[in-house]
Amino acid sequence: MKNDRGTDYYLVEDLLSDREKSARDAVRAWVQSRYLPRAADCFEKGIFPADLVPEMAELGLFGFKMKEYGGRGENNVAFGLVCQELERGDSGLRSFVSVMNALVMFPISEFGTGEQKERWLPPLARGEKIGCFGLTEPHAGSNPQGMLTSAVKRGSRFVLNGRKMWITNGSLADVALIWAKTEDGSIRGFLVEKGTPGFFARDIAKKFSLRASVTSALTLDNVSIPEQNLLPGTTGLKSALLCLNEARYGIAWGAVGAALACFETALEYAKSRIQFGAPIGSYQLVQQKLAKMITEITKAQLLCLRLGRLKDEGRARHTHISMAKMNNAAEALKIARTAREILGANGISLGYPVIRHMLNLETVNTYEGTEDIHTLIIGRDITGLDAFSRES
Ligand code: TGC
Ligand code: FAD
Repeated sequence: MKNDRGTDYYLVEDLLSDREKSARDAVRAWVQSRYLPRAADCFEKGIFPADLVPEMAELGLFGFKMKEYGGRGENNVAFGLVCQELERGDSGLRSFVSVMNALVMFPISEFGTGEQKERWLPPLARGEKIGCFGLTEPHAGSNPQGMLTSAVKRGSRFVLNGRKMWITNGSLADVALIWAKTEDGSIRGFLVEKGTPGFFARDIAKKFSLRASVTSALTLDNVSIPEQNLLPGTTGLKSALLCLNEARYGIAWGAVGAALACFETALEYAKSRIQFGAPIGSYQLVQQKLAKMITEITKAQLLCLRLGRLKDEGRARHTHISMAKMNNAAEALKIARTAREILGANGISLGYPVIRHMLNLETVNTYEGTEDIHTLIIGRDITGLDAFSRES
């Protein structure tokens, strides 16, 4: 029996519900018709297509898993499939949706007061407001515990000082979730509104990755906010890490989407590009590359699906999520590099999606915990020995 299911080599489709498939298919069709025709242009010009935000809201992409406040109430597998389809378009598109769902709406819903939820979640779900998540600082990336941003209580207000770096949606955001250290040294989350005196966002230029996404540096210079802007349920770095779990989960699926786009392009190219009188896909070295690519895609799909089902059952541990994020981002990057090779000189042209995905995946392999950091998280889990602590 021959493979008649294309990139669905292990018939994973059979393991999905109709509802999951329909959520995926709607986003796939939207990405194909509305985003792909502009993808190369947005990347080349370094533009996030903000005009598409209302359409994404219409698709229910913001608050996708949230049952209240205008969310769609879908499960984790459906969310993963949607991330896959968005990133099949571009990592920047998936990043926008990751930040809105996992890093802004999730923390407000998980750690916020009723008033904060009422105020922010419905307009975020409608795409009328945009958010960002400020954890990383110029001197604290992999080790956010080392952050310098401070929040000092002054009467009924907090005064924030510090800098945040590499913040997706930074200058677009109406509300920034800023993680800062209070006087007792604990890390808490604060909602800072655009336009608050002393709060500035400057976009980071000269990026060669995630060009269709806004990435900013934030400055907080004596930013005074009411105490009601503290997310009261945030109790330490762990609260921020819980948000990262949500985002890392979506990234694991998204990476599969980028890998699929690269593989499908390389496969078509290998079948039609003639060199030495035959399609390059007929040569054993090229077949080896393609066989390795589809094998890694299949493994990544299975990892995601099992993780999604565990998450829906409430049995996923954060180390499970680390494994999927680490593996899928790293393998997608390798797949993109191999696809670029197969396309020869055409591989460096934005006329094909491969170089765009390859450059984006450099970021995907870095943000939300680098490959090294996730390796060490898994290492600590299986050995019980902490490689992060200098004392261990
Ligand atoms: P550590 O001692 O490990 O942890 C403190 C407490 O938190 C617990 N914990 C977690 N809980 C839930 N989920 C997780 N993922 C958790 N990881 C750890 C841990 O058990 C402990 O709990 P307790 O009860 O014992 O207190 O803390 P550490 O300071 O040693 O740091 C650990 C480390 C290195 C794993 C962590 O700092 C880390 O993950 N670093 C990577 C930083 C990172 O991923 N930054 C992402 C920034 S946001 C971003 O990139 C957005 S990109 C968005 C986009 O555009 O898509
Ligand atoms: P560093 O932590 O300085 O690491 C440098 C190198 O050292 C890496 O290779 C790392 O793996 C290695 N390393 C570090 N520690 C160890 C160790 N203990 N053992 C072995 N190796 C180690 N952050 C946000 O808060 N919000 C956002 O919205 C956001 N969006 C982003 C968008 C883009 C386009 C990019 C590029 C980044 C974004 N980030 C965001 C930041 C991102 O999360 C960080 O870049 C990432 O966590 C790594 O931090 P760093 O760049 O400071 O690298």
